Amino acid sequence: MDKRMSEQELIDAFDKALENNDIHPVYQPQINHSTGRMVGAEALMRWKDYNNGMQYPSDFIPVLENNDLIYRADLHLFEEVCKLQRECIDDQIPVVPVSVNMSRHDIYQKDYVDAIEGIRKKYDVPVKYLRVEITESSAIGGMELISGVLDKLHEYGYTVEMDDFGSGYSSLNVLKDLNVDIIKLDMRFLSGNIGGRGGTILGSIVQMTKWLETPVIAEGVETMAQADYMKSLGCNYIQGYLYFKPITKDQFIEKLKQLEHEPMTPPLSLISTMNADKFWDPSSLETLIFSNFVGGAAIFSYQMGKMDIMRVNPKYVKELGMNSTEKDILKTDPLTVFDEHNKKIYLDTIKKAIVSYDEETCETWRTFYSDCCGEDKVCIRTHMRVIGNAGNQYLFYAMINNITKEKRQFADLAESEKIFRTASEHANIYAWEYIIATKEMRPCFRCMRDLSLPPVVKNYPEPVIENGLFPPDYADMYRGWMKQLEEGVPYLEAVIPLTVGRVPFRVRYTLEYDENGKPLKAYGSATLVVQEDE
Ligand code: G
Ligand code: G
Ligand code: MN
Repeated sequence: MDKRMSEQELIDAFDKALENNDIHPVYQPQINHSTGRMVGAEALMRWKDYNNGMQYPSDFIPVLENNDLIYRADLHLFEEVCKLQRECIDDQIPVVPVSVNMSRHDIYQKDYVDAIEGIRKKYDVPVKYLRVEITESSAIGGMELISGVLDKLHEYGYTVEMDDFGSGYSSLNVLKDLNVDIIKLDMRFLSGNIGGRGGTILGSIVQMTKWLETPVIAEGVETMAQADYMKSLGCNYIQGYLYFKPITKDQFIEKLKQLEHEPMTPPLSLISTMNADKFWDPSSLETLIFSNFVGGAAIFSYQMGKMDIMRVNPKYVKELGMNSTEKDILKTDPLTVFDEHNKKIYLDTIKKAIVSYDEETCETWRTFYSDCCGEDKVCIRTHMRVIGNAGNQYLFYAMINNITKEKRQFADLAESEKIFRTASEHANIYAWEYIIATKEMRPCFRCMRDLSLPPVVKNYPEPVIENGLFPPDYADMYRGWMKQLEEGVPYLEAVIPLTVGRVPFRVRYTLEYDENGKPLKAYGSATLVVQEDE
């Protein structure tokens, strides 16, 4: 059973606790809610006393702060984090940046920054793998002091996070004056009220961080609804029980190995012509247009092979058909509806659009499953373009058309064409069309294959007379046929020796007319004349 230690007991036990590593870090991973990848972790202090069991930071940290011990504890924790990073680097385990907390009391210690920098150098950990968290309460001691510390951290290359943002009333002023790199927003300050006032505050904070182009980590996220809500505000980075409670060093190393990682990027900055703020505001004109005046449209983000649909309009849902709702669409990983072949087409188009910054188009088949209808396939034509980016994260605008019907008809046509091909092969027949108005001839596949004809022969029949398919002594007779067809003769038939080999073929023409009775095109065919004595 854990027993809470008194202030004096803590003070007495402190030196030994540091020495024995009873005071040690646990780690809480930070996850990109859209991709499921790890973007970092926070080291949190724990104190496990041999006799009294686990002591909690909310109890012992104030004691350490009031007795000038926190500085040593914080440096100890920083050193443990450096050791971990060194170990992982040596063992070739991929690492993520780890944040350590800096007490506001550390600010009064002039050498705090130099002290951690000394430790970092001792373990030779690249500075990009370490982050320092300061709290807005650090400003209590005066802005000059904290500004000086911040500048020095930046000078050494540290990433600095503003912890517990939103906990105090001076937040906005502090943020304006302190040039931090990442903001940590604590969901707990909103006491679960994301629908009402809390949501409005969150929305405006996230909005503001977009102007500042500062990434935001939502902390204390416990439910999927909270995470999804933050995502809808454009804030994807989550630290909280929903994904992970703080875990031990060994568990953390396991997670480093198991999970994919990605770097944190600033919030998306939209291309200047679009107004980012209004775009997220459900009552804005931009939203009205998006929802009502364009066809099926979606906004999605793309980063390193992962795609995340952020918004779809009602017409998008309708165009997709499939009985899906907007919620279903936002919930499913959009790439899972593709087979490998179609996925490649889609991803290649995304990559093309990233390079060209222009509209790119593709057609892909997607498979959907629903309770009512089982499995169903649709073919979608997508026009997409990049509308914003931040680092390697891109924001896309996509318009879709459901072209399943056209595609199915085309497939049916291809099917009957196949039947026709097989039949013509069996009957040993060559067939073609002659378009009266343009004097174009379109040969069947056998003509193309056996006689090396192109798909369209212009100025027919001159080219086939020229190449000897129709022998010179039949040329004028054949030209005469074309004339007769133009004049409306419905049917022609003769045996003509074809090719230089003068093989006898029965050549026939049947004329087709338009609705006014004018000659439109003629269907020609040639069948081998089988000799009786064969
Ligand atoms: O770790 P939770 O798990 O309970 O932390 C409670 C409080 O203690 C938080 O406000 C957190 O910022 C603070 N805290 C946790 N770890 C450290 C640390 O290593 N140093 C300092 N100064 N504060 C810490
Ligand atoms: O330094 P900071 O105050 O941000 O420390 C984070 C604190 O939040 C730690 O006490 C940590 O254990 C706690 N914490 C982390 N995730 C959650 C969560 O999802 N819910 C709650 N209630 N606390 C959390
Ligand atoms: Mn913290």
